[in-house]
Amino acid sequence: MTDFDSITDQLAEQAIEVPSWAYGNSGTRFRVFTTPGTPRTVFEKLADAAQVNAYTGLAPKVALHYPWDKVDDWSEVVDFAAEVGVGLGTVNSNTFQDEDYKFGSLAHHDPAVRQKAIDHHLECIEIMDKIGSRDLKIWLADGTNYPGQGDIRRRQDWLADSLAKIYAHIGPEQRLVLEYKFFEPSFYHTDVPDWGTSYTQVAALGERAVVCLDTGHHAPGTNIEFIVAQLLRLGKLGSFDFNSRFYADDDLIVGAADPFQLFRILWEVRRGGGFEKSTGVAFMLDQCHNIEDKIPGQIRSVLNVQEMTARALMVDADALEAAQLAGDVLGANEILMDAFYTDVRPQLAQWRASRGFPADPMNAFADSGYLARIAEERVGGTQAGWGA
Ligand code: AOS
Ligand code: ZN
Ligand code: ZN
Repeated sequence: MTDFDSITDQLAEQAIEVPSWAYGNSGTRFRVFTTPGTPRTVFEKLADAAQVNAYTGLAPKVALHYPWDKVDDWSEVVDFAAEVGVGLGTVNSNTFQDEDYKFGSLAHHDPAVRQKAIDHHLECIEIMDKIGSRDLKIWLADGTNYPGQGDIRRRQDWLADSLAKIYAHIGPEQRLVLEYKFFEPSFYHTDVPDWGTSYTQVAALGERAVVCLDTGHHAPGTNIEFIVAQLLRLGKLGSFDFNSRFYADDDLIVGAADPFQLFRILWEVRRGGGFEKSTGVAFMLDQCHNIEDKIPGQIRSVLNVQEMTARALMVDADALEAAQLAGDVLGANEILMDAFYTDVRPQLAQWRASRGFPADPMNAFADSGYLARIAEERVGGTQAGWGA
């Protein structure tokens, strides 16, 4: 197995994007539990996100959601982010909370509604230009609930047309990232249900259109690492929305439900060159912390990604390839499992301390008193969204 010391340069490069909405209150459709100190503004969300980076060095960027994150003057957001030591990442559009989008947005049968949704995305691109953001991430709630309700074939054409109109405004250094999800909120058909549909749509647009893989957006039992391998092979894996799930789109802490799956995914990321900066894969979290404290929830998440990345980097790739080519089924499996079963936590703690970060970021943050401070200072924080 590869030695821990020889992977630290790669580990030092790791950059995870945290979602602004993870810091707001969220819940299920049954109840939103509030947390004292919940951010009331985008500035307070950035301040909280900056804590995650300060204690781990792993989360230098924050993904925004528009219009959940709305301000009059975006330059103030840019300045504030720099002040607290984070950058601004992906801008997520929102076409799922407006009455007009009851039957869809970019794939709606009514050209006027499609135009409204296109205009919303053009507004997002304007914001991206102002804040220096590279990625516009589109997740659509579009779909139908009953067979016959909509023309599922024509809706693909309408979607393609809407996306092309948005893509025409994507700058030379920017990307359009299309996320897929197999169901919810539509229950019969979803207009971008799977990686194949997302790939088909973005491939028709051009080079700067790529796919977002949300780990919670697959049917149980789906081999997600295969999709990762395929999209990397095709040069179309734009980003991850990391989270974990037991049942549906649970948006739980990444690596909490199935650490082995996270390891397998990250091994395929390594195998496909996805950790190289040149492939441009954005490693984002898309999580909601319904009952746990949000900032520690995010710290736990980025640490889980780091831990499984370390294990994936420690796989002896040469030995694995030799075993595979020799048809050594059990030997090859053992090589992969050796890395998975390696507890890298003590080495990571030591390495963190050697770089000036706390060896135990969870405890260090808990001891900092930050949560008590914001609970006192902030009153009346709001819900992030509808808790997707
Ligand atoms: C929804 O299920 C998706 O995961 C999207 O990424 C969504 O925009 C995000 O979860 C924020 O609600
Ligand atoms: Zn997502
Ligand atoms: Zn989701």
